[in-house]
Amino acid sequence: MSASEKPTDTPERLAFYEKIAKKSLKPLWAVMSNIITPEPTSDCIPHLWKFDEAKEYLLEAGGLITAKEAERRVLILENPGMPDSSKTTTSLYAGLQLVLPHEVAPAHRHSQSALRFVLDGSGAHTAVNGERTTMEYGDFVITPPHSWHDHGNHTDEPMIWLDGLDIPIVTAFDASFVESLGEDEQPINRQTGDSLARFGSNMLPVDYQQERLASPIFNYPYERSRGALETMKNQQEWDPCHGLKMRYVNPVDGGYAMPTIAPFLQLIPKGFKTAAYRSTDATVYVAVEGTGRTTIDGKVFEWGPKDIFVVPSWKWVSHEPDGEAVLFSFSDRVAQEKLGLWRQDRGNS
Ligand code: 1HN
Repeated sequence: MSASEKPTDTPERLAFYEKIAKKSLKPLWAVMSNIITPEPTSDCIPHLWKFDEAKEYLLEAGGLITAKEAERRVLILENPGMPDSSKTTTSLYAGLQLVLPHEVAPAHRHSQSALRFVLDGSGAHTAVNGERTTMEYGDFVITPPHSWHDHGNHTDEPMIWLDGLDIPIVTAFDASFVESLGEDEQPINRQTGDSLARFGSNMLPVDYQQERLASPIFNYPYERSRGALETMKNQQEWDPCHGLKMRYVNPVDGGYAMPTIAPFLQLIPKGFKTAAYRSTDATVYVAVEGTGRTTIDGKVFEWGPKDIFVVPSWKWVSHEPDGEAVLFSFSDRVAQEKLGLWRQDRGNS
């Protein structure tokens, strides 16, 4: 008998299982092959959401409920393999959030970490820990655990971004706390750009002591990240599985920008097809620039700018853009690495 096989259910055994069930006892050998598997098995399935279609529904939601009443007007990108779970992957949640002109999403804080990746509109703001940042296309913004945050849109166009949260991770640990500030907006006591200047200029305040795991930078502007990729691409050094892939870091310790979610930005050059790759961190991707297709577990998904797709744990993935493309992605890789769980398989590369 191997670990993946289940012993036969004889009538005597079944009677025994039923008897001890009344005492909240259960035979491991009857379930062992379901709870430890030779490879990851997941209810999470590959899926793609077309941004234009989701945007229409989001705007329709805008006519049904205000950001204030909803607290956060978000359509969850719920994985079709996990209905009613509010999950996008087994460990992560993703959604599309709409803030209409002159609306606010009121200040609150919670244990869950959040990231935003800005997809539509320009110039709305989010405030985190006393500082406001304006949001532009492709900006990557973080809300560390238990940080006060509120969003506002003083522009004349709707603003839409992708939210990524570690909700299922926090739920797995039963460690969820949430609190309202009781005000729409938190007091602002730092000028816009302060945290980026202070921590994102290849310098740190002298004697700075790390206070928390999340990065003290909370907006990583697309202009800067994309500019870096633009310079590096001239070197023509491509990873066969990724093209040119960078991770967003916490400048204080060089670790990932967030304690539970690992964010990435990658450029895949024209004419390049990434080699088949798999890893244990199920990943949410959004196409930032370009069009192309991604094959996940043998199934092809065509994408254009702002489309979002999900790659489950341990499924083979390969990207093939039509021209040059830029992809943003996030996964639980940082959490898995801390726990000694993360694995990758680069195939033949
Ligand atoms: C949240 O606080 C935000 O602050 C977005 O924008 C999505 C989903 C679940 C719980 C809290 C936000 C959220 C959320």
